[in-house]
Amino acid sequence: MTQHSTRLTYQTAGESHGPALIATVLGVPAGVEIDTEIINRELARRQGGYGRGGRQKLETDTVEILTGVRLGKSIGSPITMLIKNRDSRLDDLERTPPVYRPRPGHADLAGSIKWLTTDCRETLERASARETAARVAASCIGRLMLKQIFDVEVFGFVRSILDAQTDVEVSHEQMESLIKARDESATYTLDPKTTEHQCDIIRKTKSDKDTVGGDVECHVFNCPPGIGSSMNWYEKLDARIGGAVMGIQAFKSVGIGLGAQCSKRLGSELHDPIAFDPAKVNSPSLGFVRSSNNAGGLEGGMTNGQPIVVTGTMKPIATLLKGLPSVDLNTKSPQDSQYERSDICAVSAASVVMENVVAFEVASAFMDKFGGDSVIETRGNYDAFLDVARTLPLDHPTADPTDDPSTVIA
Ligand code: EPS
Repeated sequence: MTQHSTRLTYQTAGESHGPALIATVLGVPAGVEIDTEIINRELARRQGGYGRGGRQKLETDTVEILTGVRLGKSIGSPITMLIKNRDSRLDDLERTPPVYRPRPGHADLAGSIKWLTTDCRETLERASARETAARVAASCIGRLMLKQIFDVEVFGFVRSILDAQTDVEVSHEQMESLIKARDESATYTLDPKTTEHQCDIIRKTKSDKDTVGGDVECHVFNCPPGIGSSMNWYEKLDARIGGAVMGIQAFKSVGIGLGAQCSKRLGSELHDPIAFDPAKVNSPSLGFVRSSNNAGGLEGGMTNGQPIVVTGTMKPIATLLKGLPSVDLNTKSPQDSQYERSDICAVSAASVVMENVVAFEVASAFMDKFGGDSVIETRGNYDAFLDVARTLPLDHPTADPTDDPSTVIA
């Protein structure tokens, strides 16, 4: 029999200029409120950000739920969502012509050879970041589950565009004011001065007919220790988050906590000292506190009770108005790469995608551990785990074998 997963997963389908994008989410328990306003808000945020191209003026992404939801709540069956493309013209060869001059940095060249054609159109339509609209819709369901079942919250923003970087620090206590600051920023960063600097960079990049990238960051608050697993590499939550983030179009690196900077410190300077604060025993950390969070909340592929911190780097978009050196795939003669309407900077949009896909991976790991068929059952499993974890150490008659001569091992 073909192997199928019962885990929380999703699949997207759809081309950039086809009739629609579709997302199907599997493994959602019954009873999750599927708030389309929240999904549509995330879709609108993904369309925004300073530096986007003309396409976003044509589209108003909203989700239509086709299956899996009754009276606003999930019923345990697959949830299918549809986002219509207003700019649908895939079979119109005049408006959607073949692309023979691949863009360096894009999927064009490798894809056209892989699928044995010289028309990059057939690769680029699916490689396009338009697909991330479906991914945000799908993964936002994981985000809803995190909040409704486990009271876990997620916050993403733009740390830098080129060299314009915000130094604002992020904490759960400040989350409300941070969301406000980010939502007031044209680039989804955290302070007005950096926003202005980033907008200046994007304006200059546009007048130079160039493109620009940046760094995005995502924090996940309120996870208890023990989500994910160190037993198998593919169960490690950092591996799962890393894969999801690297799967976002144009991402070239992902980090957890200090990420690549870990190698610049000694062990004694890097690892986050463990302490116990009995006043915090009823929080998801179960009272285990740290004076730093260089590990980004993950040790051994599992949450450790500290916030999960993920960073991602988006390269500049490969479609440049001024073109880049390339070749014509039919004649093999040198030609500049083909221009298609595109964005100058989509780092703000990418921060929304990252925030949601990270949330989905965390939700999926929570469901691996506590998953039931309904919200009520899953929450019960979670509460039962926390109750037992708080009572550690459990009674054990041979807890210390050296106390009992009969258990001495020869
Ligand atoms: C993209 C090219 C542009 C972007 C697109 C990603 O598409 P178009 O050629 O239709 O203007 O606008 O992003 C989106 C459509 C979106 O919704 O994010 C690309 O080549 O990746």
